[in-house]
Parts: sequence; C-alpha cells; structure tokens
Amino acid sequence: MSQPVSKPIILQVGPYPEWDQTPLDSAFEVKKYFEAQDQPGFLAEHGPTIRAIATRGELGADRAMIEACSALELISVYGVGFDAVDLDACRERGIRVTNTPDVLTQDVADLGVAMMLCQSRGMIGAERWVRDGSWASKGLYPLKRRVFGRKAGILGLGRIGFEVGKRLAGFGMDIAYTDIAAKEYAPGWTFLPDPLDLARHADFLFVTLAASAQTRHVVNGDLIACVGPEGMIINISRASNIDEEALITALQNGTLGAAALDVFEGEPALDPRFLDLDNVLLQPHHASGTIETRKAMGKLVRDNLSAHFAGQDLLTPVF
Ligand code: 8YV
Repeated sequence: MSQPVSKPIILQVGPYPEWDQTPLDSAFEVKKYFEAQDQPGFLAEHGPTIRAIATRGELGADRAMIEACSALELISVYGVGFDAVDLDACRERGIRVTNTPDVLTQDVADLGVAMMLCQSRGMIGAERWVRDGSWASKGLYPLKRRVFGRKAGILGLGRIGFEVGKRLAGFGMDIAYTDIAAKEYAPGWTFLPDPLDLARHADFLFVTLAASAQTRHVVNGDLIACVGPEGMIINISRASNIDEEALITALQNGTLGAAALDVFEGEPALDPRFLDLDNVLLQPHHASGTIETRKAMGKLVRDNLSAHFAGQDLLTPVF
C-alpha cells in the first residue's frame, strides 16, 4: 500500500478570498495564523513545522514570526510591497521572498488617477449634494479645480509610477518625476532629481515609491509645504513614505490644499483626525482590489509556493 504524500506545511498570515483559499488548502497543509486565539502559542506550537509563509503586502512577517519558524524556506507575499517582511531576518537564514509585481500595476495606477479626479472635482461632495437635496434647494454645486492641462509630479517612476504617468499624459498634463536616475522610457517627461523641486512643480504629487527604511518620511513637512495650498498629494504606495503628522497638520491649516490617500499608518485604525477633514479623500487600501487583479495575485502566490516545493525557479523572487 502506498503512503499518502504529505503536503508541505505553510503558515497563512491573513485571509484570502475563497477562490484562493480552496486551492491553497488542497495543495498545502495550511496553518491559519489569523484564526488563532492565542497567536504566540500558535506560533510556538506550529512554527517548527512551517516551511513557507503566505502573507499579504500590508501584513508581512516580522522577525518574531520568522524566528518562530525554524524550518522556514520561503515567504510568498500577496502584494508588490514587501516592506512589512523583515528582510534582514530572511537574509540571515537564506529564506527566499517572493511578491506579486506587474499583475497589479494597471489597477493601482487606475485608482491613483481616479482618486486625483474624484478629489479635484469634488465628486464625493457632489454625490452628497444630489442625495441630500442640496441641488434642488441650494442650486449649483460649488466650482472645483480642473485636472486637464495642469502639472503632475510622480515621486518614484517604477512600474506603477510609469503607468500613472501614461494615464496623466492623456489629460494633457505637464509631467515631471523624481527617481534615482532619469528613465529612458520616459523621454517626454521632466526629470527632477530633487523631490523638493518636484513638489514645487506639482499641482498633483503622486507618491509611487516602493517603501523601505530609506524612503521613510521622504514626503516630510518641507516637501508638503512645497506642494502648497493649491496642491494635492495622492498616496497609493505606503503610509510610511509620508510624515503623517506633518500631513495632517498641513491639511488642517491649509498649507497643503488636499490629499487623496489609500494607505495609512496603523491601518485600518487610521488617525481619527483624518475623519474631520474635508480636504482629504480616504480610501481603504484597495488600489489592487479588483477581482481580476486579486485572482492573478493569489495565483502568483501559489505558483511561487508550488515552484519552490517542486525545486523549480521562483517566478517573481525578491531574492
Ligand atoms: C494589497 C499591496 O492591498 O501590493 C501591495 O503591496 O499593499 C496590495 O496590493 C495587499 O497586499 C492585499 O492584502
């Protein structure tokens, strides 16, 4: 009689949609960290058996989790951002890391541009104006600022920043960007090496940088002041790229005109001061949140896990 083949044991940090959960459960023995009442106890019990971690971009895997998994070989991230994974802890032990680049780029760029349009044209307030009867009782909705033909700045011209720029070109915008070096694939756009110059240029400043310890608070109080009272900051990257305290202060006192944010420090428990501000559009970290993209992300997470356990090359390694 043949022995049943044992499946690799993996730790799942957060929930996935059912269309990912079912194939994950059939390919692996899945230990669901997010369902555990006593998470440290759960890690102490199962950690030594875990060969891979499946996590999400914003959840990552911290050093304590990685150290509890003494037989860990791979961390597969559902998301392009891997800043929440303790990369040093991985490198020390030769643990591989994968993410889900490319498959989400277009949707993230779409949402960033939609946020700019929505906020600049006051669409949330306009919807309220119709629903609460203001249109009938008060008349015309207050005029808002145009997007077409104005100046855009893109802080970080990687995959997502580039797609944002392509969309903005369709709005006839004057596009500049900051990155480590000028990009040959963006010939018609102005390269400004200093982020402060970019902020001075931009009516709309898009933050599309991959987050790391080096980029923490790159958007600081000085930079926010350069975007100015007529300007808007749109963040579809990570909250840590912006000094949130300085951002809130600038939004409160009007030294920054507006913001449109998909990411927050401590999300989903965002700073309650945001809720009192009219000049900020708040989105629940869903830039990659379409059915099409999330299905592709889930498949890539599983394909990386499967490739690893089959001894094949990883599809999208970080390292
Ligand atoms: C996801 C993300 O929202 O790609 C990233 O880095 O943050 C997102 O796509 C997240 O990982 C889904 O849980």
